Amino acid sequence: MTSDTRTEVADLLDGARTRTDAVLARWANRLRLEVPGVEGEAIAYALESPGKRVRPALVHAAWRACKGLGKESSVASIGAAVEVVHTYSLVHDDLPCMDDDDQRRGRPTVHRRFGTAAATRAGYALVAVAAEVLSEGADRADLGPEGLSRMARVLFSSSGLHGMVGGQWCDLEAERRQLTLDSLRSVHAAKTGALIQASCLLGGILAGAPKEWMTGLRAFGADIGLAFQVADDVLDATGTSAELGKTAGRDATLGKSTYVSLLGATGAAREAERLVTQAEAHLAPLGALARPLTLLGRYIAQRRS
Ligand code: GRG
Repeated sequence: MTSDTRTEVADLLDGARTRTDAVLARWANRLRLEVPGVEGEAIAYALESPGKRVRPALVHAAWRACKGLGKESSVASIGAAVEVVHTYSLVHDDLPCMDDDDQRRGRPTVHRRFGTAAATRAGYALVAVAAEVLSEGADRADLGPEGLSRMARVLFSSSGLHGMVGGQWCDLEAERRQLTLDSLRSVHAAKTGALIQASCLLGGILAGAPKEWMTGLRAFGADIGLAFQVADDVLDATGTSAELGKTAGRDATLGKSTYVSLLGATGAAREAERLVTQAEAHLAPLGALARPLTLLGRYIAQRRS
């Protein structure tokens, strides 16, 4: 990436962060008041934790690529809904019964700060919050019941048994076992890839994209979704805890099969690059407006945090 494209990506992520954090802060303040005690604090702490906001950036870039017009506030809420799903997955992923991690996004994990019971409850409570935020976005976009139903199906199927939750189960079951590359690809595509793909599809639905463009977004999202987890494997093996904001080297400690354990760090980085190049070809029907999506894809493969 040249320094110009790095600046473009930084602007895309900054924009997503500003829009998303405003929605998340509003919900955090509301829930802090509505949910008494430590659970309310744990929910707000999780919602306000500083992530990169890649998924909301993808929602916005896909919406723009499909000539999305109209209220940006609806795009912000839909991006925030995806971020809520991502956030509760991290809260649970860090629990002692899963990855048992102390640090996330440069801060103590929710269970380290508020205890395991409160973190577990906060994670479950946020599942329904994601649905409410999605419905807020659909209302703002005037999508009507059919639009909301399409978006809900995309978000919750990608985060359910055939997506994030199912992928996480398989990932946990695979600890201390050697997976083949094909099995690992399925686990990664479900655990991480499906929600990334959903982010692209949601932007397309919001923009009223025709079938051909949705097909392109689906294929692009699948490739960059997988590339995202491959790059995550590389970072876990080669980054520092300070760069990552969480404990580096956790995959090796937990005996996980990863792209790095199967292909080596260089082979895995090459695979992420290959996937992203393949992804870009699917955006050809969308033309020049797809540039922000393409840049986010490149960033996903090359990021250092
Ligand atoms: C609570 C119903 C319920 C389900 C939770 C625990 C779980 C199911 C799923 C975990 C899935 C998981 C942890 C996938 C890994 C995703 C990943 C690569 C996270 C890192 O994403 P980044 O780099 O993080 O975008 P930031 O912090 O920048 O947002």
